[in-house]
Amino acid sequence: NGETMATVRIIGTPMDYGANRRGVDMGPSAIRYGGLADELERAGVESVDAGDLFVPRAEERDPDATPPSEGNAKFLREIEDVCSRLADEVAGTIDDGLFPLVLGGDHSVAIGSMNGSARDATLGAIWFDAHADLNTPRTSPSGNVHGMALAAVLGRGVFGDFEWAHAPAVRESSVAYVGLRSIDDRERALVRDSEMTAFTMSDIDERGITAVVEDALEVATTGTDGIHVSLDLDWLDPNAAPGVGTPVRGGVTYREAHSALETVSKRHDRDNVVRSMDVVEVNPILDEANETAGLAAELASSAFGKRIL
Ligand code: 6HN
Ligand code: MN
Ligand code: MN
Ligand code: MN
Repeated sequence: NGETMATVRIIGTPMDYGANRRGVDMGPSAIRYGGLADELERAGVESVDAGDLFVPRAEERDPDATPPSEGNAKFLREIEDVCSRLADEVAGTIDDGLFPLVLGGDHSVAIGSMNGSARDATLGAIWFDAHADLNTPRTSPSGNVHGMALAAVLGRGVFGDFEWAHAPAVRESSVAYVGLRSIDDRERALVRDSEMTAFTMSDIDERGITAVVEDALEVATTGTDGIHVSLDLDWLDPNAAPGVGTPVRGGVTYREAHSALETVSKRHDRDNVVRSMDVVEVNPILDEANETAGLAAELASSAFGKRIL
């Protein structure tokens, strides 16, 4: 295992502009401290750490300095700045023949990861999340861009000069959600009317995690050059991952989460399909003994080929 896996380049993105709770900016340190390098080594995967992107502190910024032309979306200019640099970093990493593993940060970092990964390739995606992150500034109940990250990538909604966020090489029909269970009222119709494939927790209950992830892989790999794996830790049940900004009961278990990423990894071993990954929304402030960040490190390792035997 791990033989087809390129060397992983870890890119920390300590950004919390897109979240309502302060603390996810400590995610990259917490995940490193939680044993990421050792976990990857145990998976037989080489890694290099590129350190953290520079993210100015939110206290020094005005969330409404660049409002969208309609609705509400906070810290747009700051998120554009960080995500544009992240996209360059991710694209450069792939150019170097390495595999970008982005440590968030709130989920709006996925705007940067996916734009970088989709720069020279048609990109599918699997979005492991309790939430759909498909709000637009008009429908968002919070104004927090992490709840709009996927919409932004897909070029949905009017974000003012937010066109930078749109990655045209990501087609909606190549995106699959896994584990949805918390969708806002106005967001529900957006998900239903989209061309994305949405596997909810009910689908996992009925069919089991492996069958669902295999289907999601089929959606994301069909007609694409590769896939992005976006792992929001609130995808897991708060029993397993309490250190997240927006916990929702009824998520996947510790074991289901590992199983899902092992399924991704096995597929990658066969077809070399995964181009990029981000691990987001870890908030160590809300955690006990850095449990959630440690789990994030373990799950990355499962995705990169760690096996029990
Ligand atoms: N996340 N749907 C809520 C909102 O504010 O738009 C919550 C979003 C959570 C986003 O966890 O990445
Ligand atoms: Mn999310
Ligand atoms: Mn979420
Ligand atoms: Mn599009």
